[in-house]
Parts: sequence; C-alpha cells; structure tokens
Amino acid sequence: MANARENHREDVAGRANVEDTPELLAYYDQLERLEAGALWTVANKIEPWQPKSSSVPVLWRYQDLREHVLRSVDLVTAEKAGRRVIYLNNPGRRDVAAAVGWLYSGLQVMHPGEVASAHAHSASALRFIMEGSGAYTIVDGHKMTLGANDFVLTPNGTWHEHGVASDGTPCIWQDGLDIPLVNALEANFYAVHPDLQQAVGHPVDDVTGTWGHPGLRPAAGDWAKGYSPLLKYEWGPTYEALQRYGKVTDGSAFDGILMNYVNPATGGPVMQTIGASMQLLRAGEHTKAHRHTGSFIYQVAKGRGHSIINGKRFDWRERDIFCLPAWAWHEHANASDSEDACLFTFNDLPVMRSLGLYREEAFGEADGQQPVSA
Ligand code: GTQ
Repeated sequence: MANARENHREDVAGRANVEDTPELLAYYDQLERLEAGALWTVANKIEPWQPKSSSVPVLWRYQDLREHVLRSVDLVTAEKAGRRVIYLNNPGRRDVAAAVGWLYSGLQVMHPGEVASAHAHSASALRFIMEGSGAYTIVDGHKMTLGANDFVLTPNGTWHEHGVASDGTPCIWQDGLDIPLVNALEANFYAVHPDLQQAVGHPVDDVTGTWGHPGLRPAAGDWAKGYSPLLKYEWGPTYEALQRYGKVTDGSAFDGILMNYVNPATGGPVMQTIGASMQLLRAGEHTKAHRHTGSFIYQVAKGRGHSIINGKRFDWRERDIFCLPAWAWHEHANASDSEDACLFTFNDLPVMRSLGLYREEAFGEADGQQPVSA
C-alpha cells in the first residue's frame, strides 16, 4: 500500500514504527479491498507533531495582476460571470481553490453602471476596496457606499449584491470568503435572489449612522445575529484610531500597532468564521517573529516593506496581497524611516478560538528575528 511506504517513520517510542514485510503488505492489500486500513501505516501523517500546512507563502503583486483583472471586463460580462473575479490560487491548495488554508480570495472588478446580481450563501464574505469610486454593496437591503481601504462584510446567509454607480470609475476590490472551509464542512448552500436585485430598504449608509460610533450604541440597538451589524468599516476612522493608539502604546513586539475590527454589539469578531484587523508598522519598525495557528491573508493598505515568512523574504508595496499559512514563522518590516505602513488582514481566528485550537509561540533566537534563506 502506497501510504505505508510514503509514511516517513520516526524512530520515537510511542510513535508508529512498523517495518514492511511481504506478509504485512499482503495484509494491507486485503484491508484496502474492505475499505479499511491499519492505523499505524498512516498515524504519523494524520497526527503530526505540529500543524503541517499544505499552503505555501505567496505574494501576489498588484502590479502583475491588475492588468489581467481589468482585461476580464472585455472578456466576460459581470452578468454572465455572476461574479467577475480573478481568484488567488495557492500552489498547495489548488484542489480547494484556496488562497491559504481554508480561505478563498479574489480580485473583483466592476465598471460604472454594472451590477452583480443578488445572492446568498453559507460562506461568509468580505471586501476590501482597492481602487475606484462609486462602488457599493447592498446587504439585506442596507446599501453601503465604498471607497479605497474601506472594509465591508457580507455575512453568511445575507442577500448581497455589488455594483458601481454610473458616474463612478472602474472599481477593483479584494473578496475574502471561507468557501473552502464551508465546503470542507459540507455545509455550503447557495441561492439566487428571486428578483435578482434587492430593494434598498433603509437610508444609504444607515449601518454607519446606527452602529459606527465608538463607545456608543443606540439604546434601542438590540442585535442577536452572529455577525457585526456595522457591516462597513471606513478607512478614515480606522487609520485615525491606529495613529491615536500608536501615540499611547509601545505596541506589540510581534505586530506593531494592531487593532481588530469588531462587532460593536459584542466586542467579538466581525463574523463567526472570519476575523479581520488592521495593523500599523511605525516608520522603521521591524517586528519580532512568532507563529500561531490560523491562516491569514494580508493586503498592503499603505506603504511598503517586507515580511519574512518561514525564512523567506517577501517585499511588498501598496495593494500587494500575501498569505501566511498556519503555524508559519513571520515578522514584518516597514521599509520607510519617515512614513508608517498599514497591513489589512483577514483570517480564520474566530474558528481557531471558538474550537479551542488557537496556539502561539515566539521565535527563540536572541533578537527574535529569523535568518533569511531566500
Ligand atoms: O461577491 O458574493 O469572489 O459569492 C466569490 C464568491 C465573490 C460574492 C467571490 C462570491 C462572491
């Protein structure tokens, strides 16, 4: 049986360490015909000492992808494509169309006057706006106008559609979804809105007017759903919060000035399966390395610098996207001595935390930084 031979044996007491013999190989064949197998032939693989991600760290340069994303507009209509998106395909995760781990991501483009019809699915989704003006998303009748570096939720089960106002400019945004996770859990449903388009049932940007006030919530603001009622997190107040926080804290040695986007009704993550944050690296800052469970996708919202992931250096600039596989060592550096840099991330930490799977570790070297191999 192939598995028995591939299975690298580690000569450790208590771990599987059975030599193949002709008799055992014949026995494995017999078990295989019965849709069964001997655990000791796979145990070391299915129970690794520590997480073994099949994802590889990847940096997607916006400069390389952008023209291809724009070209899709000439090749397919938004209407025919359903969603006109170029997705990010991790070489280790092609089988599940993941950008990293169990997270999907893609770049969606829409021209002024275009609309992508309303649908709902079990996967949770978010957008981070990269360029253009006039973009909007409608979630369960709440219309939100979107500008660069705004972050918007389309939580699981909600009707959502996207478009660009006819007096806007071509828009590109990053989509992030937990499609691979929900498919792995075999729980994905998908529905097209019966009218293809939703009626806007509330004043435009009413979610911001209702929930977007730090430290305040409406007295009549009952909210029992599993996702944040705020739905949209604008760049202006986000950046201001990071700058103000940076003035009163030394920040984290591993993450600089890091703030999580939260559900204002609970203080918890924005959605049940996907969390998101924005981090600011101060001028000249180079963080220490650590690793943790959970998969992350970064988009550079501002500035330039590099990250070292498992000893490999990735140089980034504004709008580049890169991924961090689970349990990979990582540290970040701002290349500028005068300007700050900001990294947007979304991740599956709510899943890790709610299932009791979160774990983290600091890199042991004296300065806490990794030797760079490439
Ligand atoms: O906009 O709802 O990139 O359903 C992939 C699947 C975007 C969306 C994607 C989706 C969407």
